Amino acid sequence: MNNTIALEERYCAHNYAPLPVVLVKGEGVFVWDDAGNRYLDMMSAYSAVSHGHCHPRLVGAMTAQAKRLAVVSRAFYSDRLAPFLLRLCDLTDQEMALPMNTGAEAVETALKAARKWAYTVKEVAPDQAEVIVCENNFHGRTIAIVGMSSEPQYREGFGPFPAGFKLIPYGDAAALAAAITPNTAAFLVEPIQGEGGIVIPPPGYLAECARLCKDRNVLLLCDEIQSGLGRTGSLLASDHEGVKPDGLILGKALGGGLLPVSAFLARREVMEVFQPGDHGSTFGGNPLAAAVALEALNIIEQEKLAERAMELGEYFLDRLKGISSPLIKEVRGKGLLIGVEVHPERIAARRVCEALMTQGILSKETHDAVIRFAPPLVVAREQLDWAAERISQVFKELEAG
Ligand code: PXG
Repeated sequence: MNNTIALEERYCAHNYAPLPVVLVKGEGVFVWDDAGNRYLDMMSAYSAVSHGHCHPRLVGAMTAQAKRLAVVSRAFYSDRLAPFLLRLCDLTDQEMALPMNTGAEAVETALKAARKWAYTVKEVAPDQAEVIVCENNFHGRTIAIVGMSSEPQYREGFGPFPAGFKLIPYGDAAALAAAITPNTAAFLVEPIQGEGGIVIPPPGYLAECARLCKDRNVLLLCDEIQSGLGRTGSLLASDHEGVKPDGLILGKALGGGLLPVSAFLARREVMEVFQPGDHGSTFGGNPLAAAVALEALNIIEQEKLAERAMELGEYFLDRLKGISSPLIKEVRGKGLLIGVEVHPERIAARRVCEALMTQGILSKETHDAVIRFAPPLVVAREQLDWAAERISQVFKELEAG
């Protein structure tokens, strides 16, 4: 075995099963392994690297800020946080933001905001607030979040879990209508389920959920950690249905592929439930992260990453749909968030990913049957053409056994 892999297996917890490749360098849409082989990155670190690897402007913003001031904690003001949050609120049409680091932290922040809003604004009786979530969701890995998961593996061995969560089927607005009670604080939903296998709900679903939430005084919380910031062809996936959520959760690409940066955004009435001492994070909103995230937002706009995702996503989706293989069950996606579902009884998605790797394409399966294609949004059409040829070839070879 490669010595680096052996060492990582020896010293790092086995909470992942990586493909056997050791990456040492990245630039734009490409990464290189320790033997000098180049790969097209079709994973983008689960959408965290939408800007491409080591974007020069982001590296510039980061190194300049690192030389000036990096971390102060929120015990003091910094000159970098407000410009970042102003821009973020402006772009997403939200009034206030609470900066965190990882996606799971921002989701926890949203849940805390929703519960406290329920008690202080909606006047739900103490400890009775409910949050409705969807089957097949993925919102992160904390105890509360896996507690509201429908995936047995995420939960097993980690109980007991906090109470107050209700699961309903995804894509079914009638189920939401039936699940809401006077104690419902919020409905937390991914506009497109990413880890769940790139699941796109029926047209009109999110808009109908937004209408129900408004009618019944329930907060609509959209987890756009994976679907947001251009990935699906608009700045937010909720934009496709003209929905403005009461609470918006962003992460991944917000850090420009360099740092963990996340945020919970909401209107003033919701965010103002937080008083000093209610919630926080040592690193959340630090000047280094804020400088990088501000530049990441500028690049999304100036390089028209959402428009690129829309145009190239439609093109690549068509090319993938054109691959005819008995191994493929369905090709689906929105923008550059695309999943190819195989028949798991005929082939494991992991085997397809291993074969793609030998052909210079990196991707990763989600669950057993879906291969994800989500390249950096700076990808060029010719690179997608090249990838489509390779993917088609790999399926032919796998069919032949
Ligand atoms: N919400 C969504 C929609 C996500 O896709 C998270 C929240 C959590 O983000 P953090 O930064 O806490 O990981 C995600 C993350 C994994 C894994 O193994 C997670 C994601 C994608 C792939 C693998 O935990 N998405």
